[in-house]
Amino acid sequence: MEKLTNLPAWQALLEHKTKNENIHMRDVFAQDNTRFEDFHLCFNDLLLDYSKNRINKETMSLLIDLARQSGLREWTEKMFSGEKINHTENRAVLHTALRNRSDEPVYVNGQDVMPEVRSELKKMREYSEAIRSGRWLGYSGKPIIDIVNIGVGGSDLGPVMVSEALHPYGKTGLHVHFVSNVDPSHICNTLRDLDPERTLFIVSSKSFTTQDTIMNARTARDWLIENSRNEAAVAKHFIAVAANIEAATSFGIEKENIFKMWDWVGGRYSVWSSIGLSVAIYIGMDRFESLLQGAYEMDQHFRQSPLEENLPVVLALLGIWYTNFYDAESHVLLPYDQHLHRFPAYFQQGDMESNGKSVTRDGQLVDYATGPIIWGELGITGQHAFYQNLHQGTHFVPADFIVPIDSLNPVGDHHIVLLANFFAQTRTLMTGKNEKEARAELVAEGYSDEEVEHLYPSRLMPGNKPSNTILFKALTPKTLGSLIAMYEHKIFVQGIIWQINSYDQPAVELGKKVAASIYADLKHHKSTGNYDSSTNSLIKYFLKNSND
Ligand code: G6Q
Repeated sequence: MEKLTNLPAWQALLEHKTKNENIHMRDVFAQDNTRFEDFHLCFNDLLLDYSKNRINKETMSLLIDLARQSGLREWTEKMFSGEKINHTENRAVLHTALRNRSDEPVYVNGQDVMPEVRSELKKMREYSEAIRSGRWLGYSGKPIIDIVNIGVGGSDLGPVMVSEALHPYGKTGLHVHFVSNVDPSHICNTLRDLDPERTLFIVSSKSFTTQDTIMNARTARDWLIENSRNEAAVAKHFIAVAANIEAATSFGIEKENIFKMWDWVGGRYSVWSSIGLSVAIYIGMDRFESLLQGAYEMDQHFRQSPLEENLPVVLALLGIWYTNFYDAESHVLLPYDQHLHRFPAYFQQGDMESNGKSVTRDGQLVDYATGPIIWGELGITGQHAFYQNLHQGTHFVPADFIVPIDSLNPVGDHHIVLLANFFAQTRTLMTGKNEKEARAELVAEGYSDEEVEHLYPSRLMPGNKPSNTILFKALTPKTLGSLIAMYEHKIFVQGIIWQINSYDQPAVELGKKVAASIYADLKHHKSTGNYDSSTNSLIKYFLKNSND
């Protein structure tokens, strides 16, 4: 494998950056009226405008060269065809099989996985319809009205994000809740208002050993048994989603109530599987399948369309441009849609757990930056909070604005006011405010010459801040599916270029192990002194002062 920084395209990009460093987007836009035409792409009802970036045609062509020289096409085919590209865990990476809507087989170890995938989807349909229609009855013969998904990380963030995003499509009278945190307040606060006779728990855990989830599930089971005075109630109120079927069975969940997961689905890519069961129950299986369809169509676009016209590829390359050639340390996601309020958190995990790596596929330490810090918030909320820093702070933060053309709740002028804010922000980030404008503004506000001289520097905004705009018609299940798949493939492309494995998570696993060992100390009220002096002393201090 040729080292990334030795690739000809990398070298050419370094040179290109130096040559074009001092160009301001504002000037480029002033000189070229067709910039939007040159730098936007459409896919179904999605539009990506990437014209407000520090690029020209040559930049894009060199970035595309970089993708080619990194073997992007070959790696893409390896992923889709079930090769074990997650080499550290010796696993295929096949979330795309979960949304494969074609008749094409997908092989893992020589076996077509599609029949099993379809059979789990069928089971999801049966269960979700039984629950939604009121046919599924609790221990006292009452239909279910509250669903509690108990899971953490990849077994939580996807279902939460999607069920919030698709809230307008949710069944009225049915409520979904998510308990992820082992902090007892999460489960206790959730259970407080629930009726045990009408609540269904879905224990979502691929490994079925994650302490946070198993502990929350046990507390929920105890609550149910205590309230029902009936151990047999568990069979009617607990469903599991797990790859480790044995562990789920020994927890007490009926075999037929266990949904299957596979080791070729990573946690943070698992919302398409039965980990999405809570979503399917809430919005109905037809809509869940529209979500899959949207993702499938994006998969096809990613796999087949030319790199230059490929939304995930272009987004990924722009990210590489800023991370590696402009030293951008973070990237902000700014949805202008209330329903997408968990979208930044979802892709914070999706991206940072995937590309927060510093060892190449060859086992070498990288000497270039990899995955940036992903953060974000609803754009309109951010405007009244952290946008000040984006405009005038000292950091360089490329941004994605994610915006629906139509609101699902059209009321008065709310939506156009929201959109006016979005348009204003991307434009101002790009143009900034120069000295002439700052001075003119102060004069118009009635300041004296002396005051203008003193005040204008604090009103200057450098501008030239890059942003992508992703516009879509309205947040439907299908569009959301495409949007999520687009970002998933963006992460894949970047991982390939950075030559890292985007599909393992050794640090997450280490966290689980160390916590389990310290838990034993806390549980037995003894400090083993096995750690560093800070940790040992903190444990001792805790044991001395704890009420337990
Ligand atoms: C995701 C990560 C991690 C994982 C959780 C839950 O890709 O591996 O977030 O999803 O730790 O794991 P379980 O589903 O096994 O409980």
